[in-house]
Amino acid sequence: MYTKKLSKKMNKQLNNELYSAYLYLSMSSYAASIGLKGAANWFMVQYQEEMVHAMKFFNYINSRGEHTELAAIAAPPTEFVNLLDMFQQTLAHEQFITSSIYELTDLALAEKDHATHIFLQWFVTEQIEEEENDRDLIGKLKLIGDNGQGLLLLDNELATRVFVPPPTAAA
Ligand code: OFO
Repeated sequence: MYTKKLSKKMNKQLNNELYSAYLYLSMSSYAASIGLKGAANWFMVQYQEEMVHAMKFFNYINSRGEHTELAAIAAPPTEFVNLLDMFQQTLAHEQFITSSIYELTDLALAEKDHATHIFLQWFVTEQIEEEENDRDLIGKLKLIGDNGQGLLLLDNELATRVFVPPPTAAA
């Protein structure tokens, strides 16, 4: 059953996803400001994906007969040491998101809300990819170290990432 307790936690996750979007928007701006246009693109695509995640929660809450409780979105950091720092912070944040999705999944099961449990499975799978991408990029950046040419090559790779919109606004 979709209880008030579960809905409150779903609202919190909606806020978490909006914060994720805000965090990556900030990183995109910072990357552009230090000349890394490819990284700026990568984080902009990440921002767009997070908005899709947020809207999935937004639409789901309404589909269960509740309404959203939109809360203030915390301000993200605006200064970073370098690209490695940005991806290390990204991985740490995604690990936090994974644990919050797991907590929600545990609660959905405890409340015997199978529909919400199924809804959350998409996020459980998505988080594997989110963390894996960050770990791969951290590994590459550690190999690159202070090599400027390597950084520019990686930046070119990050420039190729494209946002693929979901088939429907609710997806
Ligand atoms: Fe929504 O997956 Fe990242 O935060």
